[in-house]
Amino acid sequence: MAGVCHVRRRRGSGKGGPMGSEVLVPAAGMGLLAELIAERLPVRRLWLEEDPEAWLAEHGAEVRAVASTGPKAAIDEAWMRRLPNLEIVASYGVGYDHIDARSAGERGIIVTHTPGVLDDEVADVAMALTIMTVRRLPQAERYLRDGHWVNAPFPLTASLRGRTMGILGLGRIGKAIARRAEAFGVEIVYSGRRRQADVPYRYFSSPTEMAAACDILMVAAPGGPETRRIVDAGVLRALGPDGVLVNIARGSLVDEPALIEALRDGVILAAGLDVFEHEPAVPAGFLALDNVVLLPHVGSASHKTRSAMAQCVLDNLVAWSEGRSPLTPTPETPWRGAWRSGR
Ligand code: 8YV
Repeated sequence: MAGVCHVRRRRGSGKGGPMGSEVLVPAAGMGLLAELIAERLPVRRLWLEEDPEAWLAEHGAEVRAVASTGPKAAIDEAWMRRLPNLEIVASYGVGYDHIDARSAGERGIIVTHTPGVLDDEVADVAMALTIMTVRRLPQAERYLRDGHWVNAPFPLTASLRGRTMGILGLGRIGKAIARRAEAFGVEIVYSGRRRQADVPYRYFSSPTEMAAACDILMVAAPGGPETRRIVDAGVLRALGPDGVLVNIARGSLVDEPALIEALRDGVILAAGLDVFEHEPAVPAGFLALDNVVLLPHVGSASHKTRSAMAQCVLDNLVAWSEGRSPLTPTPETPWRGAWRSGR
């Protein structure tokens, strides 16, 4: 798997400010991230402190590095204000809409993420979810398990044949999805902030116009205020009664109540969702419907890919602890040649 994060194995100096190179991990989060970091750097597991709030109030000024475990633990401006000497937030994931990166940039804090190492894994799930949704494979499996096959064959379904996929957000993951969909004989069009000179696919500046021109709307754009509810009732209407929506990006990009209504009323045919606005809570409206396939945000959730992501977090933190440049800073927090403490 080609990655943007490159592993460099050098021992950290462990020196630095009042807390040396201690890394604060705020929430238990995903798997073994804290354990992996602890192999190279001292780790403070905030959730294990008797009173995390009191610990932050007493020690906030000593914290210079945070490992963010993902979307459930928001790092907003108020949080950063409590850590006045913070230098790096190393986030475990490519999407970082749970972090106010613009404020971080203004404060001289570097936010890093994990681009590149999960593209293929997420694209695999995007394609699988597309086929599951169009061909109703989860429903077919339930049909067999429930013993209905002995009475009648499973009803015929829609098809991928002759379909066009409109990719909303043609970044690294969007492109990995496009490559796969092309191999399945699906035509690709895309929409995003700007037309890309080096791609062969037709571009739409308006998501609604793209929805009208495609059958499968694949949501692969970043979350955040700019894309919030970009897939609204109008886009769903444009997608139409044979249309299928697939979302592997962030729940916040879709107007969920409008989607539930559209699925219920046949405004679109079906949806496949790996992400939800308030996950892990899933709206009851989705659970009640038969034309939606629901996954618990598993796009990148394989041992191999999550390890690569955790390694990328660690590599960024080790670079920080050695006074080197971060490997994968976000565009909002570019490296300016030195850490805040001047190392
Ligand atoms: C992460 C994701 O694994 O990378 C992302 O943006 O959505 C997931 O694949 C999850 O956010 C955990 O941090």
